[in-house]
Amino acid sequence: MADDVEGMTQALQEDGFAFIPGVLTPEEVEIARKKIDGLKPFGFDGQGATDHYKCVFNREPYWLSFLDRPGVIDLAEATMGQECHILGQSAWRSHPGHNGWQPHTDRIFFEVPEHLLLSGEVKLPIYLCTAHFYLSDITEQLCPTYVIPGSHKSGRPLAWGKDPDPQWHGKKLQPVLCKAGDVLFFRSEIWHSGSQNRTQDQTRYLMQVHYSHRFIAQQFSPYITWQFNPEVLEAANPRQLRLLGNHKKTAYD
Ligand SMILES: O=C(O)CCC(=O)C(=O)O
Repeated sequence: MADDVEGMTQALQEDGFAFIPGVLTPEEVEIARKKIDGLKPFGFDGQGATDHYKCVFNREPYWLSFLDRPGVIDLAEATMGQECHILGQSAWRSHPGHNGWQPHTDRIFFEVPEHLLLSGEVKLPIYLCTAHFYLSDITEQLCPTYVIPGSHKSGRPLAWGKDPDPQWHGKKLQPVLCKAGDVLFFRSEIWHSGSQNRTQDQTRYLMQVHYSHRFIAQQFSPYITWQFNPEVLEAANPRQLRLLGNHKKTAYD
């Protein structure tokens, strides 16, 4: 599946997401979980039932390898251009008590009458996507991400948490149940939600990489005081450097 870039691109156009199994090995998952356990919050990071660490790629070179994973980066480049870059990379720990149920769209760039999208007269360009690297086996109890397949073709936004049980053409939000090491790659217009950790004693570990077309400004927090870590720049390969913003000397690619 990870080598079927055409099939995954088609899935992003039709369903609004592509599922890529087995991107990380069990050993890689184990190490990533330990690394998340070692993170210290600062800036806009959050701690509590949900620990949320932003822009982790800037903390040490270890995190860079998630930016250009085969299959995932190929899909990003095929859909958002050879000069696409990242907007951020967030590590999560969702503990018992975490409740992420907030159906929403991440970004609708312009609204389009639904019938034009359904008929195929208008095809929405892909500008912004998120890759979820699951670092836990995801069950109904352990906060799956929910999606409504095809709902990007509604052509309209779903405001954060306003409608707790949205439906689109009779379809409700469906949980994405998967294994640690799998990746869900979804476009910003898909109707989706986090959910509850209903377990007593398990934590969901998740890594997000946010990709966009080059023309969307990078949003590395805490914004005004942002500085690249020289050790990370030194270690990054050319593709990773481009994903961090080292673009060709042209403005419109
Ligand atoms: O926690 C999740 O699975 C979903 C996160 C999410 O919806 C988001 O970051 O936009």
